[in-house]
Amino acid sequence: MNRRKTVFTVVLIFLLALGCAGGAQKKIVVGFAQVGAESAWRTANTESIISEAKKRGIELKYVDGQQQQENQIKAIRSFIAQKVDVIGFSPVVTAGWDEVLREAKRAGIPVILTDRAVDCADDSLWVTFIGSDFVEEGRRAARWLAEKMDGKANIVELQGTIGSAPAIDRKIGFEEVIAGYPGMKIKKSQTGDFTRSMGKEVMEIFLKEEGRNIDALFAHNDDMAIGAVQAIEAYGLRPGIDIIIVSVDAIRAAFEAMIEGKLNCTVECNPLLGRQFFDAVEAIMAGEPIPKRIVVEEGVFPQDVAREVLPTRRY
Ligand code: GZL
Repeated sequence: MNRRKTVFTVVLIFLLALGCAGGAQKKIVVGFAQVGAESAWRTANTESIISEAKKRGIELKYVDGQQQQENQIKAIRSFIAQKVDVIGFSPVVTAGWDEVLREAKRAGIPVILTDRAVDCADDSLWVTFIGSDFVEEGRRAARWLAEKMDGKANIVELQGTIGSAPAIDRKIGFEEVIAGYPGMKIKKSQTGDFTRSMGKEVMEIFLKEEGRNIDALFAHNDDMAIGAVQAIEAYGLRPGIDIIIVSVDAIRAAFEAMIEGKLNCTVECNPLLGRQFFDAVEAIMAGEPIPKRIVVEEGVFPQDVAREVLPTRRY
């Protein structure tokens, strides 16, 4: 009897070992629908997502939405059809996502929002939102400018993509703070769609209409600010001196412009979300709870720290 039991035990252990080896951990598959490739910030954000997936051995199905909501919706539907484990995306605009997010929920596929938020009544449609506090970024830009201009400035504003969370919220935060300074007025405000080329084009229009009446520029991102610098110089004024410029993102090119004295301050908006995004993916796959909102910590960089900080910048 003992002999038979021993043989049975050995066979059982062998089969279990075989089963474990054979049943290697299934590879996680993630679908990610990116906004586009409109700015240096976006390039760094995309690189952070792709490199982190590679580092963790996670299969990433990546789609560039080319700043069109219908492309992102199409990509999300294809991820659902391919039965990915998790869907991540940065919504180009806040509205119009309810239907496709309900389709993902019906398919039992969890969704993670990164970078930008959606305007959906039903917040069960996504697991978590990982991104910056854009309202606070707008407040920080305004607080810095109010101090720099001693509470008095005719301001022109280059807004980000119309309908996007960063453009909506940065404007809210900026206006909330300057409301406390009667001498600070936004004279002109128009979208530059977060791109350098449109930032330059719109600044040319502002200069034609307001010219030397402009004391300061608030740009919702560094790329538009850098485009505006070119327009200001072509107009015959000195960016950073005749027109004080504050923008958002804190990309390397902004530090370089500050070192040249052509930009005065950049408010950080951290694009390096890859680690936090895939931490959330792995937590979901392990059935662990995650917070509904994960805020990214950020700083403010005025011109006088640019030279010492530039070497430390990772994007
Ligand atoms: C902000 C991000 C914005 C950046 C821009 O989180 O969505 O989009 O500020 C980018 O540079 O285009």
